[in-house]
Amino acid sequence: MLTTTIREDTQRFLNRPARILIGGEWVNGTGTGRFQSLDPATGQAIGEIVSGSDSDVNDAVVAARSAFESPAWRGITAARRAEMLWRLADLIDENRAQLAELETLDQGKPYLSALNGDVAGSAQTFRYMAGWATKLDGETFNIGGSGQFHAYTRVEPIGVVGQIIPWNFPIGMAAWKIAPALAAGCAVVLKPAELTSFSALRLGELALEAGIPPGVLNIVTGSGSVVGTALVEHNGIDKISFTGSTEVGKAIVRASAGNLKRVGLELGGKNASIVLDDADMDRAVEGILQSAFGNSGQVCTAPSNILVQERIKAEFDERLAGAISRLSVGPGMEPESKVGPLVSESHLQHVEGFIERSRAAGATIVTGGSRLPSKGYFLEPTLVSNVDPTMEIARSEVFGPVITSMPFDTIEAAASIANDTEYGLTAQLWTRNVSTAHKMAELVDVGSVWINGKSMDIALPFGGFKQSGWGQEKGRAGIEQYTKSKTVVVAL
Ligand code: TAP
Repeated sequence: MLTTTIREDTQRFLNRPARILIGGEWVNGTGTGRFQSLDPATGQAIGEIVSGSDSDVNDAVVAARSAFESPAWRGITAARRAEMLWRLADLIDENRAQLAELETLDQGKPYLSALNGDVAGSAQTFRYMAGWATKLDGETFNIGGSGQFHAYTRVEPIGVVGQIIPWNFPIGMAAWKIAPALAAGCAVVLKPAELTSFSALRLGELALEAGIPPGVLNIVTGSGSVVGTALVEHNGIDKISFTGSTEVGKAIVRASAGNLKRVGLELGGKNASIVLDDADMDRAVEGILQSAFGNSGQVCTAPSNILVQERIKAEFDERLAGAISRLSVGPGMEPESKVGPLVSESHLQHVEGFIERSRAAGATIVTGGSRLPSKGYFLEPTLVSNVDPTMEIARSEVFGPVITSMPFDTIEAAASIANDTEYGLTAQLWTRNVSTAHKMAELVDVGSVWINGKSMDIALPFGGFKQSGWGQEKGRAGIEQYTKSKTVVVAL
């Protein structure tokens, strides 16, 4: 049952001395640095986190290398790896209430959304990727004349992987990264976001309980500038998998050049939701509400430019504004809250800046636009109209509960507005016309297109075009990014 009282086991976990996970041991780290993690609903400290150092990262990489090469990991069958991941999924389910509370208290999102979305989805991610572990087969090749060659490819784990994740889906992103890497047989050093490290640390405990050998999963908390940079620059890392902003993604590409480690990037987005004049308006309003304001809009796939065909624009805006103004904003631990706080005071100010500058540039705030007077980092869900596609608010990733509404006449014009950004992550389309839907799906230059509804199922490959990233996560593509293919030729 949902309650604002925190579970005892959650409180105990938060009260523990801060530790990081290296080589299967919970250690202090070599530095003395600690910082307080805050509850964004109150601004109060909820627990202490280690500020990791360069030498912690080095220790973790050495532990990961040793685990990667150990018989306890390299020597076991793929089926055994799958069993461990499946067990971890079961443990996530068994501890789901605690994990969801950690997520809500640390990140702010509504408890039920953390429970049924992030935590349940993480268990599902481990089960799905466990299934791929036993299916990473190479190919044979028919070369030369009869009896001359036997040629084949071997699919091997890429090695030691550094994984850096953002604060918007702390446990979900950790699962997206860790599950495919371990399923492929890699060893991992994970750096959670400084603002939201608790659920990843709890996941580390559960991984050990699931029997994943010491050193296969290491977790070093701390800042991007210290821990993240040390990981990216480390020559003992074979691949970096990063989810975060495009700006940091570019810095990572530069910093990882030392040993030419491979780099996978899931970056920002400026996503359009295109509503055609034959759309089911109720469905479109509901879909936009969920995808734009879920997790307070702090979602890389959140639609933030709503493009509405001219004939229905006035009516659609009115319906959308009405629905937005009815969303209840409040602490994630309170059952009636649909939209929680933003993750931090500085992020709230960052998002408010976009609203203020759009107002100054002549846009109209149709609904919302202000922070709540209560403590915590709450912002009213906001709809901005009278927006021109050249305005900052229509071009930059806001990463908050703020959307614009803009008119278009033809589908080509809508696609052109949607594509006129440095990003290429997702687009949504709302129409009853199947031909228009497929035509639009081709016209928008993005990695994922959702027509009349959204799904982020773990089976679907996901990645961005243009400056939204390199490579794909989830699906078969998600595990393949942690493998390398070796060609072997035997002259008979
Ligand atoms: P960032 O500021 O880029 O931070 C992401 C992670 O990188 C954090 O762990 C951060 O550490 C670390 N980091 C920062 N500077 C670094 C550096 N120089 N070297 C190595 N690591 C560094 O992003 P954010 O503000 O947390 O998250 C929001 C962004 O993530 C948005 O742009 C959003 O679109 C994107 N995002 C994309 C996706 C996908 S799947 N495409 C999913 C979610 C989010 P600290 O914060 O701890 O210092």
